[in-house]
Parts: sequence; structure tokens; C-alpha cells
Amino acid sequence: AFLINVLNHEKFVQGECDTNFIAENRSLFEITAKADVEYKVLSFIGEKVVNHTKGEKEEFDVPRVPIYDKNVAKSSLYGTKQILDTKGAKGLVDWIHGQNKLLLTDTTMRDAQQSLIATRMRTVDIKKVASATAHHASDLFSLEMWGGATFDVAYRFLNESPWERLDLVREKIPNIILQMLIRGANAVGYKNYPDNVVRAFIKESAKRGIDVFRIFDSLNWQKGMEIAIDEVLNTGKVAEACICYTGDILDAYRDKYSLQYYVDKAKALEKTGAHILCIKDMSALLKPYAASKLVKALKNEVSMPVHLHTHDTTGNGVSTILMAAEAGVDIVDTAMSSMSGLTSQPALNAVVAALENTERDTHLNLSSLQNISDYWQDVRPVYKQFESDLKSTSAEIYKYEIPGGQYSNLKPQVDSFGLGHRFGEVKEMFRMVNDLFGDIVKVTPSSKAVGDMAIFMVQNDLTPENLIEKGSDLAFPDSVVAYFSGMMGQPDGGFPIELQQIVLKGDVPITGRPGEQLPDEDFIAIKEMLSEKYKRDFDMDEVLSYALYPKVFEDHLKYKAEHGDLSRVGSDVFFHGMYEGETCEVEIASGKKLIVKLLEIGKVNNVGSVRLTYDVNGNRREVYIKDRG
Ligand code: 3PY
Ligand code: ZN
Repeated sequence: AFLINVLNHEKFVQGECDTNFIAENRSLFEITAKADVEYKVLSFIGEKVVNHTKGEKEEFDVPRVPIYDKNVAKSSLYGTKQILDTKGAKGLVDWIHGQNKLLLTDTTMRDAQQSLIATRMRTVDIKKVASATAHHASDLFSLEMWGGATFDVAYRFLNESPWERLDLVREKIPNIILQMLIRGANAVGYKNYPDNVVRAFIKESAKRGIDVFRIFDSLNWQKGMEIAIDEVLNTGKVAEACICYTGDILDAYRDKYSLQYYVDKAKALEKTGAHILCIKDMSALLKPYAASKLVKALKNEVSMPVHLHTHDTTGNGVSTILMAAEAGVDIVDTAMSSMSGLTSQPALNAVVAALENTERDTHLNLSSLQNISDYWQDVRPVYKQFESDLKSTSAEIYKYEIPGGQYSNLKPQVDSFGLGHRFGEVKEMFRMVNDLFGDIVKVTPSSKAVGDMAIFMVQNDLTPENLIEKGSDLAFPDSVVAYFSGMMGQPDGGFPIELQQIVLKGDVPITGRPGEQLPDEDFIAIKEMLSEKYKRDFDMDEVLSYALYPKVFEDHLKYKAEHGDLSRVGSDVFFHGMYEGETCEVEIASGKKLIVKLLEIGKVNNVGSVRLTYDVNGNRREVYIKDRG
């Protein structure tokens, strides 16, 4: 009832609410804009209460935000960021070469949360610990905090802008290098984009604060990485090029992915001018002794520093890191211990402790790091609905070769097809599909093609034996068609021709770089279209978001218009609503807070709605929410 008038104003109803409208009707807005924001927040909470948690919210502890010495000015913080900014990318490389200590990247804000809680970590939770991280973890090499799946998930499921997250972290952490994962020509998406999109995306990301771009191609196809590497070099930032690790270099029978294969790939990457080489072990297949052998060979054959990325799915993660450290690896990826292990990275704190008083001593402070880890430990329960049911390590991953993030997601994906009881078969099929595809590198998006195909085969009772015969009548999943069309690039050893023909049904695959065929995106046209449609100006970051994910981005705009900006609402309320009698603070704009108490959850009335009674900053409010059963 308090929501007066703007919504009923004839011009507003007709969508003519531009800035002139606001200027001409200022009084209308002064009364109601606040009420509108309030109403949206109360409705959002009400929706959670009535249709999601049904008032059954549990109590969550308030996360312990680490204290730090506030007398130490932000401007006096010093770390790798200052080295990069004063000495440039080449200077940073020289500095890395000069270190005896093992350098550490903390992946908590990106891969760790992507692998453990389905990428659902919200910016508010990152924001609270950002300054403390700058102080307590200032000796880290870098924070991997952007890219991969975090970009689209922010819009899709969290209804917040990934760009704002980047701005905020950059602002609060001025001393540590910020690192992102970029899927070569697939950028932060699942398909190849036009070259000008990849270039503009990198340029904008660099401008907004990314220092190190970790670039990979899902088939280890160098052509798929070249545009991205070139553009990073143009920006003056650090290009970290990947070799994605698959197979087992210790197994003489798996000769497609031999030690020589990786050395050759690394040498070719060095010629692009990339600054750092990453061994990207996305599926935790790099066994400890293999790590030692691989790192030694790479350190002998290339002059780039080597950065190891692995996962802890098998439980061998810390061993792999220690063997790599002994073999001379320069930098390794780890996650704060409360966000480490299993499909995430090995524990940062464990690695620091293991190396104390040794030649590769990291010189990081364990008790400072513990404060950060404690914070994440407190935050994690709010996200427990996104955790996989994986309780222990699994060495079967060596057999299936399923990447960390995909492994924890595969079960729910299989469940969603009603095939939960056949999960074992799907995993076996994943391996068989890999062989059918010619034993390929599997990481986003090639891993998705293999996973989708495995589910498709189980669903349709296909086997490697009857696939060719039965397949001619079947429409294959989009990702599989894209893969065989050459739209994810070219695999080493080429495509299996017979299967390719069955999948493509007469369509001709491409053999060159998809980006060469895709017309440039017209950014000016996108900007004009969006401004016209939404009656406001759009900046380059948003234009890029549209170019990468048109539907996801527009859905986000619509959601925000309807529900308001909920990005500052605390995560316990955002995900779980409130319980009757609970009081919470809800930040609705920077520094603007509502004190909300949920007084009563009513009964369902005769039109199927529930009345929620709140107290907001001392005023009684009522909101009706449709009970959707
Ligand atoms: C991603 O592409 O998001 C990955 O994490 C791949 O390992
Ligand atoms: Zn990873």
C-alpha cells in the first residue's frame, strides 16, 4: 500500500520513464523511490521465505572478518602489483626468476569456489575480506579472482555485474597481482567469438585491473590462443599461456600425450612472446612424479617461468606441488585451506607449512593466512546448497579424466536428465567418448562436448559399437556438433572422420580459425540498440557483456529493473530469506541500510497469497507474496 504512484503514473506505465520524466516529476520520486527500493527488497525476501525456504531458515554465524592494522595506509602496501607497475611485464618475469621461494597464487575467489560451490560466491562476501587480504596476504604472487565461469554465473545466478566485482577488488587490493582465466578464442564463454570481441574484452579487463591473463585453448590448439596472447601483449599486461595436461607422461603406452608433446607445445608458445608458461592440470591428472619430470624438462627447454595449476581431486595435490617445487617450478596455485581440497586446489596453508625452513620456503605468514581461511570457513555454510555430495578424494579420476569443476557438476547434470541411477555408466561413457573422439584434451568447452555426448549416449542406449549405425537418425547435442564442425578448434591428430560425418550430416567442417570466419561484432550498433531499448547510456563493459552473452545480459537487466539491485544484500538473506522474528541489516545502496525485522509470516489467504509483516526502520510494512506451492 505504501508503494504509491510512480508505478501507476501513466507515463511510467507506458515505459516513458526517462531522465526527463524524473526531472519533471521530482517530487513524485522523492517520496517513492525509497519506498520502491524498500518494497522490492521486502518482496525479494518474501519470495524466498514463502516459496523457497518456507520460513525454515537456520541461523548462520556472522563471518569473522580478519582485523588488520588500520594504521598501515593502503598506499603503503607493497607487493607484486608494484613490481609489475614499476618494472613492466618483462621486469616481473626477471623478478620471478630471481626468487628462490616458491611463489603462490590464491584461487579462492575463482577456481576454488567454481569447483566447490558451483561458482556462486557473491561479491559482498569477497568485499568484506578484500582489505584484510591485501594486508594479510600481501606476499602472495597473485589472486586468481576473475574469469572462467565467474563471468556468466555472476549475471545468470547472482544478478550482479562481474565488472563491478573486478573494480571493487582492484580498489581494495592495490598490492597483489590480479589474475584471470580466459579460454582463448572462447573468452569467458563456451564458443568461439569474433576476434574483435576477444580483443576488446581483454583491453577492457586490463583497464579495469586484471594484470595476469591465463590463456588456454581447450584442445591445446595454439591458433585458438594467438589473438588473446597478442592482445595481452598489446596492453602491456602479463600473458600466461597454458599447456593443458592430459594423459600420463609416466605411462609409455599413452604416447599421444608424451613428455615431448608438452615440451613441443611449450616451445611453440614461447615464440608467441608469452611471459609465463602455465601447466594447466584441470583434471588433477598430473601425478607427483610426473610433475617432477615435466617441470624439470620444461625448465630446461624454455626460459619462461613455470606456473603450476592443479586440483586436489585425487588427494595427491600437495604431493604434486611439492615435487614440482623440488623440480624448480616458480609459481603454484593453491586455495585458502577452508576452500581447498577435493575438486578445488590443494591447501595454500599446508604448502606454506610444508616448505617452512626449506630451500623453497614461501616466507608467507601462517597465522596471517589462517585469519583469511577462518573467514572463508565462516562464509561457506551459507553456500552449502551448492556443494556437491563428494565427501572424499577419488583416484578414479585418473581413469575418467573429468575436470574438477565438471566432476562435481556432472552428478546434478545427470540427475537433471533423470539418469541419476545410471551415473556410473555416464562416467564410463565419458571415458569411452574420449576414445571415440580420438583421445582429446578435455577442458571447457571441449569437456562439455564429451560430457554432453556421454549423457546423450546413455540416454539413447548408444554404445561405441552401435553409434555409427544408429547415429545417422539422431540429432546430436549442440556442443558435439560445434566440436565436430571445428568451431572449438582443431584437435591434435584430427577428427575421427566417420563419426564426424554422422554428427555433421553433410555439413562441411571448418579447418581454420573460427574467428577468421566470424564477422566482427558492431559495438556501436549494440550500444545504440541497448540505449534505445533501455533508455539509458551503456558503457563498453556492458556492451561487451551483451556481445558475449546477449540473452543472459538482457535477462539480468530485466531482473534488476523488476527486483532492484540486490547485490549488497547479505548472502544469508539473499539465499535463505529470513525466519520469523529475525532482524537483519540490508544494504540497499552504498552505505544506505534498512533495519528489517520479519514480524510475521501469515497464512495463505483465499487468493493464494501469504502476508508478510515487517518492521523497517521502525515502520510497519506488509507485503503479499503468491504461494507457488
Ligand atoms: C574454466 O574454463 O572455467 C576452467 O576452470 C577450466 O579449467
Ligand atoms: Zn582449474
